[in-house]
Amino acid sequence: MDTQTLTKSLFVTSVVAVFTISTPALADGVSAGTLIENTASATYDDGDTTRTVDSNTVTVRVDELLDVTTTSLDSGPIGAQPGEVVLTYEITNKGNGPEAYLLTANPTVAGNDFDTAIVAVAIDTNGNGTYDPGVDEILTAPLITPELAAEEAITVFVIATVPDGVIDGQASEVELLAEAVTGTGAPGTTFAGQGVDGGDAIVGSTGASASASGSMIVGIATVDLDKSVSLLDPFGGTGAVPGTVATFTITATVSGSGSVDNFVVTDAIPAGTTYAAGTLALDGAGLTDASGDDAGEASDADGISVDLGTVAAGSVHEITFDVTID
Ligand SMILES: [Ca+2]
Ligand SMILES: [Ca+2]
Ligand SMILES: [Ca+2]
Repeated sequence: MDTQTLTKSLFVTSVVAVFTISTPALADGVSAGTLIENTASATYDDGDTTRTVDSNTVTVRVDELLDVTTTSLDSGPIGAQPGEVVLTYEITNKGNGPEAYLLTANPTVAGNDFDTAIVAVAIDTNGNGTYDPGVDEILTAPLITPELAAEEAITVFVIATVPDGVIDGQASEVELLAEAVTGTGAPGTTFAGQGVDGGDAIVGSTGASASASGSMIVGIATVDLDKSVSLLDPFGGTGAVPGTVATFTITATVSGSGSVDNFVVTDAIPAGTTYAAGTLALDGAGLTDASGDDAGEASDADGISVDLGTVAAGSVHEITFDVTID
């Protein structure tokens, strides 16, 4: 080692690494395709002169990480009845580059009391969180979301059909799976050249695949109508003779859960009898025979009609009216 070299090595006063990123970092990581450049720099005194020497610049292009999460946006099991049901999910691109996701809706989840049939998978095109038929785009097979930017989320609806024959309280789940279209696999799996700007795409900790289940519970109100009659003949007995007054009692029982709407009970006046004016009653309270003034109307020609409106499960209503045997 000559004297000059020794002097240089002794008088190196600082080494500075310059670290630059060409685009701002995201909260959850540097964007795919970002160039990270690193140049080392040293200064030293060479006699009376301070000199600087730079290393070559090392450039690293950030690869694309493939990550995704799926969550159910329903706050709990949604109420369901035979017919259409809509479950709501959110897919979030947790990677650092743009990616689209292949969706699969699975209605046959272990533990289901019944399985729904998938009708369609739609995205919330107008972004209001609610499925709007005719507005929100129904995906066609293969079911692939639009490309989501890093950290972008999309709301997805699964429209399914609850079969006939389900009973109150039965539950079912539908699982929605989202898989990165570039590929999935064990964390670290690399898809060479398939990331942003020709960089690699590398599977992240989620496996680039995520699923969530939405659940439903059947809430069915069932209606039972029971009709009975009691007779009072003109002699104080229970014979069915001309002049006997027959009092009909219709008991409407709504059970299960939920409610029924527009619940109207009607009954014709039997042939050979005549309606006894002013005898229609609901739960012991008289109703007028006229229409439009209360829940009931009655006439010999048209029979009786009582509009109970919306009736919650667990309710019992009793309708009574009299006829006289001709
Ligand atoms: Ca991508
Ligand atoms: Ca919508
Ligand atoms: Ca009336």
